Amino acid sequence: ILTMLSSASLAAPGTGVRIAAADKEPGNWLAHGRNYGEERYSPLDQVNDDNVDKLGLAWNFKYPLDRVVEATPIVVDGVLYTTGAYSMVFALDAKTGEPLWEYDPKVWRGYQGRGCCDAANRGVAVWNGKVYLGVYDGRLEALDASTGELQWSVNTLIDAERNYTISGAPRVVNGKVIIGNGGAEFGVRGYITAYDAETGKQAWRFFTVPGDPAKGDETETITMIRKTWHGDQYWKQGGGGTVWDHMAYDPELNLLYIGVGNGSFWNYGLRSEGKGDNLFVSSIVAINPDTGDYVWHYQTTPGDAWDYTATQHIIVATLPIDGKPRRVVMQAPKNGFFYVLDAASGKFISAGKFGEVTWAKGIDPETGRPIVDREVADYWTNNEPKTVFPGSQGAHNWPPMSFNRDTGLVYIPQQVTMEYYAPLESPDAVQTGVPNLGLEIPVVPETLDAIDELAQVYRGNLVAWDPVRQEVRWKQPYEHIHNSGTLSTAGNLVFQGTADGRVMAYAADDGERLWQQPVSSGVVAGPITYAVDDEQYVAFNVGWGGAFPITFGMLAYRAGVVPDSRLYVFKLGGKAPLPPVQRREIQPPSPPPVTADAETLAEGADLYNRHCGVCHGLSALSSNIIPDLRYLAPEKHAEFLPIVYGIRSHKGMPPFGNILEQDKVEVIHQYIIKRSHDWREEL
Ligand code: PQQ
Repeated sequence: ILTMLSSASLAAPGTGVRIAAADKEPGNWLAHGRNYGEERYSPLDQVNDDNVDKLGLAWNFKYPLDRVVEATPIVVDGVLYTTGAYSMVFALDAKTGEPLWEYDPKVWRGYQGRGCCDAANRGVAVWNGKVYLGVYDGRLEALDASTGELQWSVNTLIDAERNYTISGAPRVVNGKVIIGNGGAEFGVRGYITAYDAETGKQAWRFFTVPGDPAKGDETETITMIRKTWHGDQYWKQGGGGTVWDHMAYDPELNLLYIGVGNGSFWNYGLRSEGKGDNLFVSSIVAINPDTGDYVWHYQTTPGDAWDYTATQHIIVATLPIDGKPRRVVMQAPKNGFFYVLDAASGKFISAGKFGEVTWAKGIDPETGRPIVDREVADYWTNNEPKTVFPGSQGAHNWPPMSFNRDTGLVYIPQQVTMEYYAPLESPDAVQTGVPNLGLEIPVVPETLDAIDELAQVYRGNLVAWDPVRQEVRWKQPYEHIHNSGTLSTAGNLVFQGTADGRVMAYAADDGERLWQQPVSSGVVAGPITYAVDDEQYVAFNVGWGGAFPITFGMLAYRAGVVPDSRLYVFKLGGKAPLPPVQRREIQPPSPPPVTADAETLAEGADLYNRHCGVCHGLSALSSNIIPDLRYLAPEKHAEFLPIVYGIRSHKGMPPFGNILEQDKVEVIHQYIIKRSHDWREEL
């Protein structure tokens, strides 16, 4: 590949030849995972285990919205590109933080009602003088990297009626920009599309699950995978299999690896009559990036019934396997097993449990298939609810891991989660703005004592995993789950941020904690490091939010911080003043009186959890990133119906006029008032 491109293209920012040779310019962070294999390992070592405690703030950038920040920044030749909520892009001077330009794709804020997991964006790609952005409402856009001016914009969605969103970062391979989407909680058909990076013209599209059989199979691959599905609900519901987050690329093998998500419905009984593997749900699929042709797949959770997405971070690297260097693909998907596969063939090499797992007893080393514990995990055959570890938040979610070439370890933001899977007996129709899992909406207990008890289970760890021996080398415990992605460096360091608002550094080899600094919000994004004028910087995007933080508000991190989203950039001896950290002071609310009876309130709980809980917090236990409805002001109570019907949709409150009749809105309102009283009494 190096010889194919002229030296002139080396001068252009972010071209493929530069990404493929990323180690030649360690000062830059050219692609999402730094290099195409997405190792998130930096060869920079000016900051190291001897001096990391001298890190101080170099500069910080305040985002205009104090909302979720999941972006991994890209740094090309002294310019840093990052994104905030609703897919807004910011170009900053990487040395000083001075804003160079910003771009707002002007997503209609009410579109948030069509997303499962907050208005998050995981960052841009940069290639040949352009910045590429996946927009929350389904657009893919190219901007001029030096001015932020829009170059082209395409609609990537196949069906505007279905709830597709984009949260993931595009990848650019061999002159094509590749993007997937999310929506499998609402009933969509997953796919990725490749566009010409210069013109935006569509090059190919790869569907991950079969569609309506009456329309014919698009490819032989679709005919092959259709044999693994049963009944007719799957294609009516879309089937799922969204590629909402990670992809990786191997320039030597010229293979693109995509991580495929859960099925629609989650309920395997309703989705596929409880039969078949349901390809390519919960799989890693290798694709030829030039043609979009299928090459191989490995399914981590055949017939997934628990939302065990395999969209998690994919790393392509070389490991010593049986004493010989071998090109491998590694992943720690939601299901709790760490996988090592052959990168060329997809052949299963090994797996090990990196988290709390009850759904499977292990992985059969011959077949590479899980040994499912039906007693524990099968809720669909007899329609019996089951409590299973991990739950739908996974033993690892999207925050990226990192692979340190020196220690040979992978640093995983691991977590303990569980879920009570209570099946519905018949499918509801897909309805815009309503999650459609084929299961009851997960229940979060309403009392603080019960929440505290549950919070004892939901713990996180930074796990240093030996991928060759498939075992833990060391771990560092956290009191909360949903901690940030990790970065590993040649300075024998691992960096990670935490749910409770700290950024930390550990020794990569033995896990000793070497540095910590409180910051102004919870941290979820993957940190990066880069250098300008021979000085090394470490950058953390800070901004609490995402699926778990908003939906499981108080379980997530009860004390919370006053939301304050910023990019923090540190360097040795940095002296910039730290932004103040404001902890949230919990005050009793002053709600109006409850007028409904107990039966109405019970109906209100169900309606609230189904329609409002995803954003405002299940059981009205909010983490206050999206308004905490227990604290509604009197004028908001007075306008409750118009607000639910859309007068604040420009602020992000989706209109529910087509979904909820007036009397149902009143029932929900009563439930919120009741929860406000409950809370007042508990404080
Ligand atoms: N997004 C987050 C987040 O940003 O915190 C967490 C999750 C998503 C999940 O746990 C998901 O299962 C999930 N699923 C889909 C999907 O099935 O299409 C999409 C997304 C998303 O786009 O962010 C998430």
